[in-house]
Amino acid sequence: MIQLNRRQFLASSAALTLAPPVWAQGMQTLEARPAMAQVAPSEYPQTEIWGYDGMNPGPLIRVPQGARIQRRLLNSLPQPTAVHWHGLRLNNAMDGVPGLTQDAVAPGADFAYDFTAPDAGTYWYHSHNKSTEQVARGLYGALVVDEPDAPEVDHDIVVIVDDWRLTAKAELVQDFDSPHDWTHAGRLGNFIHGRLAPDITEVKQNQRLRLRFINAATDRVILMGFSGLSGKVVALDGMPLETPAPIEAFVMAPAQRVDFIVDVMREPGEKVVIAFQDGDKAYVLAEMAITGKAGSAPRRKIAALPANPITRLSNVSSAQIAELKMEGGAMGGLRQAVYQGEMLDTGALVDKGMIWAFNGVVGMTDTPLADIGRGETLRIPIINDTAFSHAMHIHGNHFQEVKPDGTFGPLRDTILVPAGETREIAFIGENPGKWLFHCHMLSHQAAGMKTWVNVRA
Ligand SMILES: [Cu+2]
Repeated sequence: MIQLNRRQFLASSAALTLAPPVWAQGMQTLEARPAMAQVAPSEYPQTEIWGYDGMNPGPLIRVPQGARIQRRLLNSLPQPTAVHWHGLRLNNAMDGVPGLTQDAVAPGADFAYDFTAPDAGTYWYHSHNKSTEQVARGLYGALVVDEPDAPEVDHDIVVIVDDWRLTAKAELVQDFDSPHDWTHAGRLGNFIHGRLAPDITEVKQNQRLRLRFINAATDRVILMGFSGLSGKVVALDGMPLETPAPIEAFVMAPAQRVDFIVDVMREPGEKVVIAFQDGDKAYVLAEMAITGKAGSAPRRKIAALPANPITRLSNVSSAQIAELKMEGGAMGGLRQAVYQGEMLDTGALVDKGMIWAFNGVVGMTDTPLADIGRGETLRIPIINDTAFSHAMHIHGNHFQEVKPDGTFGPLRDTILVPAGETREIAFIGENPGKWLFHCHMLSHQAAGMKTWVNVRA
């Protein structure tokens, strides 16, 4: 059989693919609908999910950098919905946030998403309406934007990790608004799995893999690791690292992505194992058999991915500062107020699980956390005065952490702020619009942890 390199393979498979089904305006449809899917291992029955095109994960959307993405969302769910294109620095009107950038799409209705993908990297799309429920039901998929000059690898694999709460019959437990979850660490499941696309089960020693991990869990922070592979972290949240970093076990907060380029190091007959760690235990998510040798030695050298067209921070001394103080939750100052339905001192009514506050305010505000001009830099010190970790995500922009020593971390769109700690982030407002800024532990978001930043045109 003729060996194709990745670009040739993509070209040949594109040529063989039939034209996609078309709607009016030539758009491909993305239908959100209930379906049955094999979520649990094969010895269990199928699970009723909600999926894009009836699949979980939804169809992989893959485009070249700079390409236009057009999808007509058709809502065949019994609830309103909307799609957020996570991590893409897109046109604000296409960001998919009901109440901020669009109206939720009613059952039976549709909405045309149409935007370009300016940055190469690993992204994802997911529901942004009643997302604690809709993402937990399965409404998400991977979105990969290819570099024009991508590094050559033998396999380019998306690994979507998720955390399901299932009964012994593999039915989804439908307690999406559990007050205990909302006040604590969120909805944590009892079945974590990782799905590979393509589903590669065999590799060869000395082959090179690109692994694109996505944490699609609603609330769980996942500690991952793998064995039999050696290489570097090359991108975080889609954005290339300026210098590829060594790999340790790696933590992924909800919505975070990590890209690796790795070489298969073990001997034929052995295995590559991808696992997650829970306390002292490691659980296998995926295994690949090593079936032979490809070449006499691994390639070893791993170059940085080409940079995306985003401006990195150079100086934040004259930036606007907007502090974000997190309060509330169980074991936090607002707990009593929540359970007794009392008023916060800001006047916000705390009831029905609305128990997390930013700067003393629970839930969305009419005025943004900050309002900056185009090209202006915004610094946000995030003070986590709660007993839980939070994963703060800004839409439509990537930020960098401003470290205590004044240096800047890598570009990201989601940052984990551990309980009781402070992290400062900053970014340059290059993309005008109303951008949601929220905890990506979706139970926390539903229970009050959201605000927004305005970048003026
Ligand atoms: Cu949170």
